[in-house]
Amino acid sequence: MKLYWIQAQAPRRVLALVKHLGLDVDTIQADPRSGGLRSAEYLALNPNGKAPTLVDGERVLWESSAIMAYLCDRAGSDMWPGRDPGEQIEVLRWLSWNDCHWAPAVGPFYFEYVVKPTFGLGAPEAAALEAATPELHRYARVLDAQLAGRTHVACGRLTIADFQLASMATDWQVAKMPLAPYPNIVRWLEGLNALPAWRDPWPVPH
Ligand SMILES: N[C@@H](CCC(=O)N[C@@H](CS)C(=O)NCC(=O)O)C(=O)O
Repeated sequence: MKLYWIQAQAPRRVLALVKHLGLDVDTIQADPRSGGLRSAEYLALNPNGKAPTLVDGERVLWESSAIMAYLCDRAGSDMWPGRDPGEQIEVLRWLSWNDCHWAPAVGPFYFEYVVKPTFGLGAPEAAALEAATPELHRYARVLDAQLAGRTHVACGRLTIADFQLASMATDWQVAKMPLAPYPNIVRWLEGLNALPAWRDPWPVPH
């Protein structure tokens, strides 16, 4: 299997899963600055021109949640509860919530303070974040309530929903996300950081 990645949050969660499950995956780093995601070759695999993309023989997959579910299925890991419809629906709910609500709420902070410096896109514009702040609080309240008395987002154990929701928020301090008033979110993120694969998901360059 081959996994195309860049140093950004969506590939990060798949790379963390690969490392956490000890999967044998050939990781290929693309460079978005030199058009690595816009080449005809890459667009034939992923017409969105985004990372990650997984290639497993004839199968080509994009969208990190689908890739993570596929890898768990291949590895027989219940981080995607493929054999339990009730749990599957629970995980699916949080994957959808992330993509529709949580990621757009935390994304502007992540973009200004993590993406811009990583890819040399100029100085962060703190003022751009004022308008984004109420939405962050709106959804942080939902997540904090879900995590009250829980160690993980769904199913009472680590699932791909945790990786999906945490991939931008894990940088909350660097990204100046106002998450300090949400103790359950902070505790959950600290718990994930205790996982070596989550803390350092990036492949060693070769
Ligand atoms: N929903 C997609 C998001 C993919 C995505 O937006 N990837 C970003 C990095 S986080 C990317 O490749 N950006 C480069 C670009 O748009 O040129 C997933 O979860 O895989």
